Amino acid sequence: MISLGDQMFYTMESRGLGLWGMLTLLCLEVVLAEESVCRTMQYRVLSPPLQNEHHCLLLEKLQRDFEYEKYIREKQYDTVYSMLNKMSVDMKREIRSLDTRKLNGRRARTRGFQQLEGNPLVRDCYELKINNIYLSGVYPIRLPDFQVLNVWCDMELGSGGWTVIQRRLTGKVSFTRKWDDYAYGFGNINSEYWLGNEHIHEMTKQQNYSLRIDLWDWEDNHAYAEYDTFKLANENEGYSIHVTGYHGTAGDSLSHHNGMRFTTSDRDGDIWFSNCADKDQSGWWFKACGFSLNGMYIPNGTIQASPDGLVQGIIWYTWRKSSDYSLMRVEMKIKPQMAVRMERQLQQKLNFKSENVTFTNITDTESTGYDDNEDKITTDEYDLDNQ
Ligand SMILES: [Ca+2]
Repeated sequence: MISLGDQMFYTMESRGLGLWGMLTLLCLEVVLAEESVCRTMQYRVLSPPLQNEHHCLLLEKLQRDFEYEKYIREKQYDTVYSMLNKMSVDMKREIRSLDTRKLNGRRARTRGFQQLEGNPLVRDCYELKINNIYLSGVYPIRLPDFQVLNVWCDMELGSGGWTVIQRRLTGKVSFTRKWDDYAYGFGNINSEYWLGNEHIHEMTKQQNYSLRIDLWDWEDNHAYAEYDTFKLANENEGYSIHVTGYHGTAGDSLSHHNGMRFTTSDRDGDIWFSNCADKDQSGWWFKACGFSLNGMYIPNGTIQASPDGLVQGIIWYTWRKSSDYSLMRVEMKIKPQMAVRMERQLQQKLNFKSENVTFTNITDTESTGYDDNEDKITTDEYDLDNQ
């Protein structure tokens, strides 16, 4: 006849726990033997007929079965716990790998933003300007995360030195794009493009920037809007826009969107009940739809409203005062805030001095009775400009 200990021994062996498990069981049996239930006070206070060898052995067997079952369950728990830990580590590693592959894929899809060899020193087009480069065109810049990108530098309007982050020229490049395209940029750097929210975020994170928006209508009139501060939050915060301090001639159609998350057809960050980007066929920091510079390109500018009354176009409402007019050309560009402030103060100083020269000229004309000061005024203006 096989004893209880032998039964457990064979059971352990059949469960594949090996020598270590069997030794552990023997130790457990010793411990159980020393703490036999038949030697406890609870057993000894039982009525004498119940205190016999048969009952004692039965109780000891029940005790041993209980302890054995407890031991097995604890081992199973430890095994499952270590397996879950390993699965967790493996899953985290796999997620990191997927993120890396996804990021590389998104970068690879970013056409027109070739990764360049070398290590250009400039962080933006303004640093090119202070290095005496005054010709507008394509130049490489280095982002804070050491990526190198080609960008269009505007060295003419607004004292130059602007890094262009968006251009609409002819409508050949579609701005009906999804989140990843808007995150890492699209288009042709020589014509129409979006630099990418991630790149704009990286740039505006490294230092304070101002934003300038140049607009042209189909009659070739030009207007601009400048914002003293401009910053994009990171992707987790939906690349939300932060602008303050409007200046310009086009009116302020952007502060309305201040603080809003970027919205594309596949990621809704607006407060409208549906998706403004899906409606507008674009991507923008929509609040309740409308007034987007990334909307559909409409030749000749006249927007045909859809039957449901919605409009799609490149709209800057405060300039043309119309929701049915789509602009011909748009550029969005950034420059370090300190540079913009210095240039603005200098311009104000020059304007003030020019006004004083004109006033002096009129006084001189009246006092002498003849107008022979034209050359003198010109000389004074040059002198003042050069001070
Ligand atoms: Ca919505």
